[in-house]
Amino acid sequence: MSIGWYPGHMHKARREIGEALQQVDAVIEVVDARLPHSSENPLLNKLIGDRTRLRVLAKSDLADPVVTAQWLDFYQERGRACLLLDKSDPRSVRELLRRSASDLPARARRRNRIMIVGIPNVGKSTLINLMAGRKIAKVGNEPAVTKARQEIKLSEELVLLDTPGILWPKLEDQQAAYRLAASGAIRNTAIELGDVGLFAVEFLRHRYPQALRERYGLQHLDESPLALLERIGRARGCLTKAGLDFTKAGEVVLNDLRSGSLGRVSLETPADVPEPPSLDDESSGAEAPSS
Ligand SMILES: Nc1nc2c(ncn2[C@@H]2O[C@H](COP(=O)(O)OP(=O)(O)O)[C@@H](O)[C@H]2O)c(=O)[nH]1
Ligand SMILES: [Mg+2]
Repeated sequence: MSIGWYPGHMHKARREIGEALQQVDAVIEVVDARLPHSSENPLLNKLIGDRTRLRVLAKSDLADPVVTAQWLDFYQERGRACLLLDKSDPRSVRELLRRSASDLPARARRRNRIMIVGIPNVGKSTLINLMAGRKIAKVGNEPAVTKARQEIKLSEELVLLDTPGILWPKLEDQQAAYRLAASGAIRNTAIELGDVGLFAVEFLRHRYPQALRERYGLQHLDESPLALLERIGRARGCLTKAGLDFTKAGEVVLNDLRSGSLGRVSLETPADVPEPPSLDDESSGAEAPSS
């Protein structure tokens, strides 16, 4: 799949984050609870160095709670600080603020500075607003130009930078790229909706067959994913003079998946992802080729 993150963009993002990191003590890494592995950035370990790092699994309200519990165990076994976030649940935000403060070293002279980082559309701006308790960052819209970073005082111990670090997604791995595309992490204009919709149908048939049956009134699922997508598209009126509009049919399924209309769906489990040689060394093959 060819998606718009070119080496030039990656180098710029890497440089900007590298510079911003000079000023911070800790990083909150936002990943998507539905695909915590594929929505992380492969180079972040290197960039963060020995700064305190807290991983937040955002959009946990959309993820399958059974699979989310598996991810929490997975990270806990590997000694990684990890928290769930649901933007509509104030308790998850309070817990995040408490953990951010308690995980950081006590400093005599100055407050700890924290920065939020993550791939596009993962929920960084939403989290900044939740932590600040007011609207600071525009949700659903990445700034075209990086503005000067402002500091938001959260408590006597903590300040938050108001501009998140934007990282490039993991696109060198085809499976990860499809999961990311299905989750909504990549602009619709940069993906083949029919193609990604087909991936979603195949995935749902395998992992969440009941959701597929119920949502689209399908009696049996023993047809090819293409035949199923066609059935869904016809039922939803995705037709042109030339026949079925696969792009529209794909969009129907993707919209349902992303909005939660198919129920709580996780796009990957810990068993789906290859274990890196060591979680502290994800450098091997990490930088995506030009896509
Ligand atoms: N369901 C759900 N949606 C979320 C959550 N957090 C963010 N979103 C949505 O995800 C989209 C992207 O959020 P945004 O904060 O702009 O992401 P950013 O690009 O990383 O800054 C927006 O439509 C948000 O409303 C969450 O916890 N649950
Ligand atoms: Mg944003």
